[in-house]
Amino acid sequence: MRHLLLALLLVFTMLLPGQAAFAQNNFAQNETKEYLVSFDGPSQKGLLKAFGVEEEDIIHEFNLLPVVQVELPENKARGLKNHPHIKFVEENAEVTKLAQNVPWGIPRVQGTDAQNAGYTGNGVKVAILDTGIDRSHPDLTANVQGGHSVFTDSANRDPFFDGDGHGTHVAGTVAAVNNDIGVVGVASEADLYAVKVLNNAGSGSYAGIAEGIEWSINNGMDIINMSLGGSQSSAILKEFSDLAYAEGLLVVAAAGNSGNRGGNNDTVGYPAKYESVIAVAATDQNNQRATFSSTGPAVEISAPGAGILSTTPNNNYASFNGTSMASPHVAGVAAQVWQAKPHLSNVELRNLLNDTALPLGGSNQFGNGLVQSMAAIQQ
Ligand SMILES: [Ca+2]
Ligand SMILES: [Ca+2]
Repeated sequence: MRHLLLALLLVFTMLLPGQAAFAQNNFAQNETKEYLVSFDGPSQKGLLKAFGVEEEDIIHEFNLLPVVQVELPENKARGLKNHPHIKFVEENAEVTKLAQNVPWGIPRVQGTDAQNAGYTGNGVKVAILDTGIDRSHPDLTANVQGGHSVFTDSANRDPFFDGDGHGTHVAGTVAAVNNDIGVVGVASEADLYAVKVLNNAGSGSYAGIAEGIEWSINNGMDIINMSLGGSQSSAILKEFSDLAYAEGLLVVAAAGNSGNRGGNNDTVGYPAKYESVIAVAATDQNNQRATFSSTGPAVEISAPGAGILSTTPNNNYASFNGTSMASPHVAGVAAQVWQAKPHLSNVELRNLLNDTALPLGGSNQFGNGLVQSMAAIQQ
């Protein structure tokens, strides 16, 4: 009797942990998940039924392939997998949308905050005087509303063909679409206009740029972005830049990439150097001047211009460096602020951007500092 009791106790103590483990295991096995079951041959609901799959467990039956989507406990899914008439059984995994990258420069100029507050540059027209814009790019196509080429030869007369990539990159920083792919621009709903004044090799003439400015005035543009320039002044370029500004357009241009390490020379190019044009210097992720960024008294404002990710032709993306990348950040911010304060004149808008910029250092290097969208909107 004593022996029997001891034996029973032993059995209990040995069984208890085992029972617990079994219970856990059983629980996991009874937990159902969604599976995709593919038959080797035609669909056989009878076969599923043999595995305990009821009609109500079948979520979907495909037409073109012998595949059914079913809800199953894990152990039954494992059993099905080994059946000779089953090709595969896989768990219906969750598919997440492809993420959109926010290039570092967009929040740095408070573009993201302004977007979240509803200021996307909607209704503001921005002319991109550059190598053209590949408007078939899925991250740009919704915003490209028109354009013009100053060239007549077959290779360069289409403003929506960008054989260089520069203009498509600049356009993306101003207004790449806020969606699930690629990148986002500062003014993600601004209207972009491809004004091709530089050919597929990236070069043009002062006469061509003047023609692009004239087209922008005649076609009701609000902002002109010129991520271009030369070291020589041009009377015609100055006249047309001044005219655009007098006609109420905001004219933004790259300061130039002729800076030195010390940042102590006077190298701002034209048209940025003209009084009527905002000269934009380039900064890096540490809010330091990019060493290539031109310096001098004409530098007016700064924006990100080092390691800038944006759109390039043929549905591509790339990171570029240059004051060419800084200028469109300012054009994008200007579009956001103008949407928020449509009563402002171009002169008032310019003053507001300068007054609310974040000071970063010497004015010959940074001008008034880093352009700040929300600061300007809230002022
Ligand atoms: Ca996008
Ligand atoms: Ca200037």
